Amino acid sequence: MLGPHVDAPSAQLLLPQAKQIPPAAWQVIRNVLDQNPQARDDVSCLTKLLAGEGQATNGINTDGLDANTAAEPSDFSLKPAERLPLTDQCHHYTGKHEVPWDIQKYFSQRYSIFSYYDDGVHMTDDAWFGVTPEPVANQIAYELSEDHYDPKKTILIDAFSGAGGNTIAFALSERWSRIIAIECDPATLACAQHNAELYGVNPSAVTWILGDSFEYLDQLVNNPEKLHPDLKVDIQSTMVFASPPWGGPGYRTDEIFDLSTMQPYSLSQLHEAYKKMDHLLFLPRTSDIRQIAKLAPKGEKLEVIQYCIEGASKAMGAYIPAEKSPASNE
Ligand code: MGP
Repeated sequence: MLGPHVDAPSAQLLLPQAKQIPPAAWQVIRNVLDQNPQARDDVSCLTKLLAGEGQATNGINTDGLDANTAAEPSDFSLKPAERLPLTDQCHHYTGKHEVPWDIQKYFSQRYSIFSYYDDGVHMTDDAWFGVTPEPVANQIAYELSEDHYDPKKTILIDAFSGAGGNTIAFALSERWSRIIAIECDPATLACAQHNAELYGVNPSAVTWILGDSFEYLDQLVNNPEKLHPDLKVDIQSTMVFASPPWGGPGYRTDEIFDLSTMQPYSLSQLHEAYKKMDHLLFLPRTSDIRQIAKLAPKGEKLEVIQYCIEGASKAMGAYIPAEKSPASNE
């Protein structure tokens, strides 16, 4: 819609909200940029001119665009990650003899974890323990499709992207206008990006963040003005999927898994970080559902699902709706 102005510095600042801006408003932006060369470089000039256009520009959020031009990329503690290179911690094992003993079991299950494994899927050794097997990741993506879950939620945050199992399934479902996938380990993130490419995920479908998802969510909820413009999303339209570490395979020895002692993040820490948004938590299959039930909004029931492969449960999913604002509780 912007024709020759698509690369103009001020137009670039509007691109993160491209999907929310209605076509009529794009036409107005185009006209303003056609007629005012200064507005192409100077975002405060563009903002003023758009303000003068009245209702036609209602869908455009110009708040803070000036601030964003002033800020240098280094001013943001979190920013969209570049495409990271695979490192010597990223492996594509081809035979059991190469595989460390503690992940040999997972290597034997490699095709149910990634059906395209042989095409060159890469993983860090730690990622094998927590990666969601492909059929389960696809089932979760299906449950969150518009037919089964609130279509007004259009943005998904994958808080622990790992080697990309869930992120890939979410992206291939093509249901989300944006996916923000966060991983704190650069080698694991490089694997996730590589695996997503291998599965044919459209690169523009996922915004990767190398960093701490708690820091991101805290800024998003409490200080969105501090976030890099490409990482700001409307929390009313956003849901969080979190497949956190469970403290290693030791969880299997507990008949009922105590989510208050889960390492390194307890259930209440996770819930506290996500409570302003609907969230789906991917937890050990023996998780104490009494602890989960306590997170239900007053008078409501929660949905808890066992994800099984060949009849055996692999994990439990808990859907927790966003906390209601005091006004809506009345
Ligand atoms: P598992 O620990 O191999 O258990 O994990 P299981 O089911 O006893 O294995 P089996 O094949 O011997 O029966 C099974 C699944 O749980 C993994 O494929 C992951 O999807 C998930 N999972 C396991 N761990 C330890 C984690 C974790 O720490 N975090 C997350 N998010 N998922 C995990």
